[in-house]
Order: sequence, then C-alpha cells, then structure tokens
Amino acid sequence: MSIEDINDLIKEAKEKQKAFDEATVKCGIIGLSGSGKSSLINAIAGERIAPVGSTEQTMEAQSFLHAGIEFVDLPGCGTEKWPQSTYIQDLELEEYDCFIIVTSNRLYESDIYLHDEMATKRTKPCFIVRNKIDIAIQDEQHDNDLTENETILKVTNNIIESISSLNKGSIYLTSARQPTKWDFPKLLGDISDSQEGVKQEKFIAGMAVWSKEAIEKKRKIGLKIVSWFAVTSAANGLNPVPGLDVAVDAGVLLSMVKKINEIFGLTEEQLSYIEKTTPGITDTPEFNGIKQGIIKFIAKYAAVEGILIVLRRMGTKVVIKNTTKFLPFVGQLVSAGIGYKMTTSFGETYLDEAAEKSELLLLEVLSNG
Ligand SMILES: Nc1nc2c(ncn2[C@@H]2O[C@H](COP(=O)(O)OP(=O)(O)OP(=O)(O)O)[C@@H](O)[C@H]2O)c(=O)[nH]1
Ligand SMILES: [Mg+2]
Repeated sequence: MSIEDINDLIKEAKEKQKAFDEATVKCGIIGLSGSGKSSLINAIAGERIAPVGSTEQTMEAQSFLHAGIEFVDLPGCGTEKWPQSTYIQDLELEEYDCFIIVTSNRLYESDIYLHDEMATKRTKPCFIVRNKIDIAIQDEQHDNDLTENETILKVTNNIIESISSLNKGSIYLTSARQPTKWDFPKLLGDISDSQEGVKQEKFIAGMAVWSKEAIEKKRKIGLKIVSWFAVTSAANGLNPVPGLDVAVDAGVLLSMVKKINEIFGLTEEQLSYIEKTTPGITDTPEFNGIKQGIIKFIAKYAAVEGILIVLRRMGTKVVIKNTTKFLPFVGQLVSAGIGYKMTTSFGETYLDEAAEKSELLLLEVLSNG
C-alpha cells in the first residue's frame, strides 16, 4: 500500500463519516389530537422530546429532533388554514423521507387522502399506526368478552376496510406506553428498512432499543462507525500515548465512545425515559443494578484516563501483532497503522460491551412489561 492509497482511504472514511453526521431522516406524523402522536415520537426516540397530553392546540407543524431523526408533528389536513388541495405543497411533504399516520380508532378521510397521495402515487414510505391498542384490548374484553387476538383481528379489519391497497401486514397496532409490545418493534424495523444508505444508518442509530433485532442492527452501524474512527485515528493520531510506544488519538476515541453510547441508548435521557414509562421498574433491584452498571460504564470511558487504562492493557498485544505487518514502512506509517489497529480493537471491544449493557437493560424492560 502506498501513501496515496492510504490518503484515499482516509479521504473516503472522512467523507462517509461526514455524510453520516450530516444526514437527517425527516419523518412526518399525521393524526388527530389525542391519538398519541407525541407519545409515539418519544417512544421511537426513547426520550421525552415532545410534550405529551398538552391541551394547547397548534395549527403549525412542530419539529422535534433526536439524533438525526427529525419528527414533524403535522397540523390537521383539510382545515381552513391547511386546505386539503394545497396541503402537500404548503407543508412541502415531498421533502419527507417517511410518514406515520396515527389513529386511536379509525382512519379518517384526510388520512386516506394523504395515504393515497404519498404512498400510492408518490411511493413514499407511509406507515399506518393504530395506536392505543392496549386500551382497545381492555375495552373489548370488558364490553364484549373478546380475547386479545379477537380484538387484534377486529381492529385490523376495521382499518383495512378503509383503504383497498392495505393488508394485515401494513397496519401497525401499537401502544406508545408499551413500546416493546405488539407491532411497535416491527414498526421501527420496517421504517428503517424503508430508508436507504446513510438515512437508513441514521434511523437505526437514532431509534430506541425495544428489541434484540434493533441491537443487532445497531451493532452493524457501530462497526462502520468504529472503522471510520479508526482511519481518522490513524490519520491524526500521531501523539504518543504515555507509557505506550504507539500513537493513538485519545480524543478520537472519546468521541467514538460517546457516539456508541448514544446509539445503544446508554445515556441519562434514555435511562430516565425507561424509568418514567415502565411502571414499577425502579422498584426492582435488578433494574437498579443494571442502571448503576451502565452509569459506571459511561463514567469509566468518559475521560481520557479511563480510555488510556484500557489501551495500555490492550497495548502490548496489539503492537507486537502489527509491527511485523507494517515493517516495510517507517515512522508515521507504522504509527498510523498501529493507531488504526488500536482504535479498531478498542472500538470493537467497546461496542460489544455497550451492546451487552443495552441488552441487559432491554431484558429488564421486557420482564417488567
Ligand atoms: N393507554 C395508552 N395511552 C396513550 C397511548 N398513546 C398515548 N396515550 C395517552 O394519550 C394522551 C394523548 O397523547 P399525546 O401523545 O399527547 O397525543 P397527541 O396526538 O400528541 O395529541 P396532541 O398533541 O393534542 O395533538 C396522553 O395522556 C398519553 O399518555 C397508548 O398507546 N396507550
Ligand atoms: Mg402532541
């Protein structure tokens, strides 16, 4: 490999990282007041970003940003301010990457109109969500002695009837209060599948962890991110680490760690969202143990010192393995090569640990659901 080849690699990794950092997935939310739009936004993000149960009605689109996903709570379609005939142009719906149509009972004429315009005519990803399924199940059991499965069938058929192109698989029955249950995890999986390239990566990275599939998808994005950081680290990492005869940029590792934590929901915001939305979870010693473990884990790697301890521990092995490989190169290149390998080893180890912590937390939420 020549210096030119290496420079090309560095350029490519930097461009990919930049594209990822700058990408936004724009997600429009359509639905009546009280259907649970804000609650769904929060559950997708795993963080309280939209006010819930607010009585204040707005006639404007409201935007909420979370880790590169922009949720836009759209105003009702077919009002005096937003007539149906110009709604799509006025609100620039062509610019959106996907739509979620939310209802807590049936579909309305404007929902059917927008589904037809956006999904059928323009082939935009459009997801129909029948929210508050938990309430429907309770009510149907109380009123008509229906089982959960019977209610699910009834509710699904009710929605399918409104739009001829719909089938069972295109309706998502959810409870924004229990995002590990019913079709909520599938909704997140299908939204990510509907996106392409960097937008797909961004959605997967930004969505909350409500299933094991989500963790697997996140791990793949995590590996890519580690590889970009490894190249960056090789490119600028020529400051020797004290006590180690290799060069690696600890600042790069700190940003990498922060990014991985965010992807796996290992943040105070997400922990507090889980505490607020999973009834009784804070009373269980298991949850508190996991929470403390996560807080310690985050703290340990939040400073250069913590990262250095781990690097020194990994150090010798990595150096020996790589010096031979890079022997034909001198000075900078040897150092860059080792910086690359160090960042990769550290990053992949960190990724495994983060995914494991995230899974422990998920299992705890599932067992309290
Ligand atoms: N049981 C249950 N309650 C829900 C669900 N989704 C939302 N809620 C509750 O329904 C109420 C309204 O939810 P919001 O998320 O504020 O609804 P919204 O569509 O954003 O309403 P506006 O902001 O007024 O348009 C709140 O009390 C939520 O907690 C659900 O799936 N199940
Ligand atoms: Mg709202």
